Amino acid sequence: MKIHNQDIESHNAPRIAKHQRAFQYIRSEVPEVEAVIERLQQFQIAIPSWALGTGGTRFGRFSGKGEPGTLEQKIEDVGLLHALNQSSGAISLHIPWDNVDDATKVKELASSLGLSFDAVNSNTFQDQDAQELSYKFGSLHHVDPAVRKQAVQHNIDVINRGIELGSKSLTVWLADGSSFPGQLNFREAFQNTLSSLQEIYAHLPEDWKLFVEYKAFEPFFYSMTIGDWGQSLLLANKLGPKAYTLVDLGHHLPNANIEQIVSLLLMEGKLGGFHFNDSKYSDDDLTAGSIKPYQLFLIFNELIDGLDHLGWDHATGLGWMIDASHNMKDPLVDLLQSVEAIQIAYAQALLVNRSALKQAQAKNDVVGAQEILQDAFRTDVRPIVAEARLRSGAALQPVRMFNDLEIRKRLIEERGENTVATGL
Ligand code: PSV
Ligand code: MN
Repeated sequence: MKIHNQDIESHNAPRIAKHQRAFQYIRSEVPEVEAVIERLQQFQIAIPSWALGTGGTRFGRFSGKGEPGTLEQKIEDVGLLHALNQSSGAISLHIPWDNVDDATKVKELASSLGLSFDAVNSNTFQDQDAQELSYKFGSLHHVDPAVRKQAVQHNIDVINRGIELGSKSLTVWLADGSSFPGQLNFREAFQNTLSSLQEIYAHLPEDWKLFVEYKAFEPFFYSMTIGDWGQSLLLANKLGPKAYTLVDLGHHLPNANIEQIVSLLLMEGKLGGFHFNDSKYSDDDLTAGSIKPYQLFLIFNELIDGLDHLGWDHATGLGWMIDASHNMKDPLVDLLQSVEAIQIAYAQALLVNRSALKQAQAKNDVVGAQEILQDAFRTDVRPIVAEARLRSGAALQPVRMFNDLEIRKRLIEERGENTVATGL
């Protein structure tokens, strides 16, 4: 199905008066409102192709109905999201979960929906049919050079696919690690990973970036070979200027100060990509901002501070992506909620009075600094985010419009009840 401008207008018309009242109020309160709207309009958050179906846990997967069964249908789903919010203008593919048979056709479909291709992701955490050597004991860190070679070649193939699609970055996340003490020689595992990544790096086009994603634990429970931002940064520094760390919010040990990590990675000019999700325990893959919205705001506060310090553009300086896929909600609604939560946190962080904060810090004014941050966080910026959407031709209330148009029902009619999206 497709959403037309006429649908958006019919949704917005009965809501515009109420919106204008709320927006006029916030406009009178926030002098920089126009600048915030402009930033929001530029800010696009890529959608992962694997979040369009219902996620699973290791205890089961309850497939939703009308899931996208093909890459084309996944692209169409992201097209629907983008039509509703004008903020999800890119899709991130995971290969070989996504099979690209005809890159030209796939590219044409995406651009007809206003979409581009974000980072391509390799997958050496599962064995595929017809794969010669197993990744049971890891991939790029493997003790056997033949397994490493196979995994390197897969990443090179993914880069080549990405080039055809117009992607500009490769994300490498490894499920390489160990579950029992003594299983691995840490130093050799790390060095094997480095030399494998060096071979991959050598194939990166000039204008590409390599994102090295870390994760504290899971699927391995004693050690992960790229387990934290220190290990990722070490690799990125050794690899060279096109290599960066990627922060996934769910990949830290409990209570980690992610905003501090982000700040220091940006200080080094080595933060490259971002995976949004939320969690109470670890890699729960819940809707962004659903559990710890203040943390999300504090992270954005550091992102803005660090990006401005480097002179990097907010919209294009980093690869912004959602990485969440859970078991409960309609995945498209979940993604709409995530995008909105991210925009809210971003808008609130744009409202932080940075010069006042600097002065408070210089005077060790602890109370004042807290007041400044919380003043921004407690501002209801929803009318600003809605106004940005309105000006971009999107829906005032995307989730409401999704429900009113009965989009899932129409997708089920088109695709049937039993289509299953590839992914975890
Ligand atoms: C791993 O947990 C991860 O965050 C990586 O980004 C993967 O590529 C993605 O999830 C999908 O499994
Ligand atoms: Mn991730």
